[in-house]
This record gives sequence, structure tokens and C-alpha cells, in this order.
Amino acid sequence: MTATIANDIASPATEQWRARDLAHHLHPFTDTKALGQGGGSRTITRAEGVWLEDSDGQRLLDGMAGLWCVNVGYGRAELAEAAHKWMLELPYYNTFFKTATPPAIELAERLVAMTPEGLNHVFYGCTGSDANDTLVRLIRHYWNLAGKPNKKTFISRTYAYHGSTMAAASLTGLSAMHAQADLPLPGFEHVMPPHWYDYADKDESPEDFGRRAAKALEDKILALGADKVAAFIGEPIMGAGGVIIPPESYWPEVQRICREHDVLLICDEVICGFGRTGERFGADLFGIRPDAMTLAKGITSGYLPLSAVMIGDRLAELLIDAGGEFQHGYTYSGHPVACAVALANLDILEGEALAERARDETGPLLAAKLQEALGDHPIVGEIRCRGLIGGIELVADKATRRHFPGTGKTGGLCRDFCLEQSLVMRAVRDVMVFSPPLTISAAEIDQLVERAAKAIDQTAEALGRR
Ligand code: PXG
Repeated sequence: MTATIANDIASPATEQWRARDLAHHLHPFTDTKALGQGGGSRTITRAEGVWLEDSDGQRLLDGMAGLWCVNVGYGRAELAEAAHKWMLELPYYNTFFKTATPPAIELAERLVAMTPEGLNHVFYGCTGSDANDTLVRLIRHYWNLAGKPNKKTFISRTYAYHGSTMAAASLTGLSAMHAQADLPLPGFEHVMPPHWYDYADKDESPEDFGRRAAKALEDKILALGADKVAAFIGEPIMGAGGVIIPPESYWPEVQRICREHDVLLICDEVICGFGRTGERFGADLFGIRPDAMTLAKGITSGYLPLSAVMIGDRLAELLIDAGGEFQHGYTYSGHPVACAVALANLDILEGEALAERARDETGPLLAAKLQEALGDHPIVGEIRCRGLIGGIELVADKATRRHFPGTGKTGGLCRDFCLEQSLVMRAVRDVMVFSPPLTISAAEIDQLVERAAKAIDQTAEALGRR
């Protein structure tokens, strides 16, 4: 995931930041040797709206909302004020020993009210990874209580991203991550993703393919034995795996299969939640009624770390009635300042109708502009977009959906050209993915599209395709 810096002349201050950073700081998902050889990191010093500024004063358009999280944009005083107020009022207290705090109580009520029906309890954490780990612990406990101790296997999908801790990385479907830590742990299985572009047969329609991808789950459940399968977890739209938007036929069929085989259904809403897809949650977009949901990122727009597990009535009733003490929790579960910031963030999301804007205005505008600028481009195979999340497939051959050799090279090249254009976009394999702040304006959408189109032109030129 490392982004190198191409051809820029750095100020002495920037050179210093780079040297000091390289000396002591190990970055996540980064090849430190390559980072050093590529010139080091870019130091981001401030941000406002959709704009980042680095230590050389260069302004970059953040097409990723940080890491898919800054939904309300940077520099929102309301969030800073909520944090300031609670830092003074109650900077910390825990929620362990028969104690609670007003922000944790109020946020739980708000989350229950806004999430799909039947999710009436909340367990707090700090990150998406720990939220998914919490669910693995909680669901194992549930099936023990339910008298079905053999139902322990979790099924997820290739290309899924559910986090970096041991259980969350086991749920994740990225082989490079697994290889470094002898993962997945026993009891974690993967099936194919609903990725029509890469996985469909030549003449297979998206709807037929969606049913086939769902059937892969059923085949796996039957092969393992339904009495062994605890749960299926999926991101409604897969984010870090390359923004994979499933065909409409997929989720209804997955839901039917889970119900039929008594397999719990979990939506990982860490990216999709809080308006990203144009609905409040990805579950709303596809009409999913999950047994549990994980939330993070957009819950505070990334201003402070916070995650939450939404727990459905079926789980909660047995756990509360017969579970005794749940032997699990984090020092910062329900952190009062983070919960207060989340509440201020929800006020903005709702007050400015950011989900609705992404569904009706900004999302369709971005999709239309991208289609207009890049729809006929010789190396653009597909542009997919829902609300303000999307991806552009860079391919060698549009007709056959054939990729360039050396998966990821073309994406990496294009990502660096984007940076040259002062645009931050991520490359996943050769998919250029984007998820800008939901506050992005029409003029900024034009700038995003113009810069992305230039970077894709430069990529095509470098590949001798123009
Ligand atoms: N679930 C999903 C769907 C995610 O996208 C996590 C869980 C884990 O959340 P934490 O807070 O533990 O990171 C994520 C995180 C990228 C990128 O480059 C994506 C994530 C994290 C870091 C980088 O696309 N997603």
C-alpha cells in the first residue's frame, strides 16, 4: 500500500521530516526498505474540507477521505468543540464495573435508532479490527450457550478486508496477509467474492453470476456441514478489496441461504456505513437484515478512534439471559470523548443530509462525469460507483476484460501519476478506488475527475497505449 513520491523537490523542512520518519517510524502496510529507496514519506500537516496540505505547502485533493473514513470532511469545528467539551468534563471513564457515561449511553440510543430493525444492543471498541474480533468471541459464546458448540466456523470471502488482528485478519481474504502470519487460524474459510468483472464467465449476466457467487457460499456450508458453521461475514460493498459492488441478485440469495442453514449473517459496515453508499448503511442499500453489524471509520469521521458492534435481538436475548459475564472488553470501550465526537458527527451527517446527497446528487454527478471523461478510454474496462464509493478497472483489453500483466503494476503507476496531479487515490490491484468526503462540492468533483483522467492518460501513455 506504500505510496512513493515522484520527482518532487523537497524543502529542507520536508527533508528533515522524511529522515526522522525513516529513522524510527514503522508504517502500517509498508515496505520500509522500498519507502527509503523511494525518497520517504510525505508529511501531511493540515487539512480542510476535501483538501490536504503537506509540509511543502502542496495542496492535494483527498479522493479517499483519509482511509475511507472522513465522511464529513476535514476541519469541522463542531467535532473539535465536542471533543474539547468532554476532554474538560470527563476525559476518560470506563464502562466496565457497573459504570457508564452520558455520551456512551446517548450514542447507543442513536445507533440503535438509525441501524436496521432488530439491532438493539451496542458493544463498543476502538477499531474495525477489534469490533470484528469482538464478534468472533461473542458468536462463539452464543453457539456454546445455544447448545451447538460445533457451530464455530466463520465464512468470509476472497478479497474481503476485515482488519489486521489475528481473528480479523483470518476473516480477511488477502493471501499476502495470511502468508506472513500463518493465517487463517483454524475455523476460518473463504469463498469467492461477487466480483462480476473478474469472476464471471464470458457471457454470464451479472444477475446469473450473483446467484452463482451466492451458491458458492451454500456449497461451502454444505461441504463443511451446516452444523459446523457459525456465521457468514461480508462487506455489503467490498472496499479495500477493490470496491466490488455485487449484482442485485447476490445479497437476497446470501440472506436466504444463511437463514435456511441457520448461519448467522454479519454485515461489516466499517466502510459502507454512515452514508458512504448513499444510504445510511450498506445493509439498507441491499435490503439486508443482518444478525450483527460492525461499525467504525465514519462513525466519528475518523476524528477519533471508535468502533461499535450492533448486536441483533436473537444474539442479545440469549447472551443477556444465559451468558453470564461476557469476559471481553477494552480499556477504551465507550470512550466518552470518542462517543461525544460520534454524536456531533451524526448531527452533521443528518443535518446536512449527506447520505441523501450522495445518493441523489454528488454520487450520480461523480458517476456521470467519470463516465463522460473515461467511459471510452482505451485502458478503462469498467467504472463502478454507488453513492460516493467507486472503482475504475484499468485493463489491457476491454472486450475480453483481460488485465495487464504483473497485477498491481499499472495501478501503482497510475496512483503515482494521481499524486503528481495532486490527487490522492488508492490502487487495489489495477483498480483505482475512490471514496471522497461526502461533503465534496460539484466544483471539487470536476477537479477530481479532471485529475484522475489526466493520470489515467499518463498511465496509458507510459504503457504505450496512446
Ligand atoms: N472492516 C473493513 C470493511 C475495513 O475496511 C476494517 C474492518 C478494519 O478497521 P481498522 O479500524 O481496524 O483498520 C477495515 C479497515 C486501505 C485500508 O488501504 C483499508 C482499511 C484499513 C486500512 C487501509 O484500503 N480498512
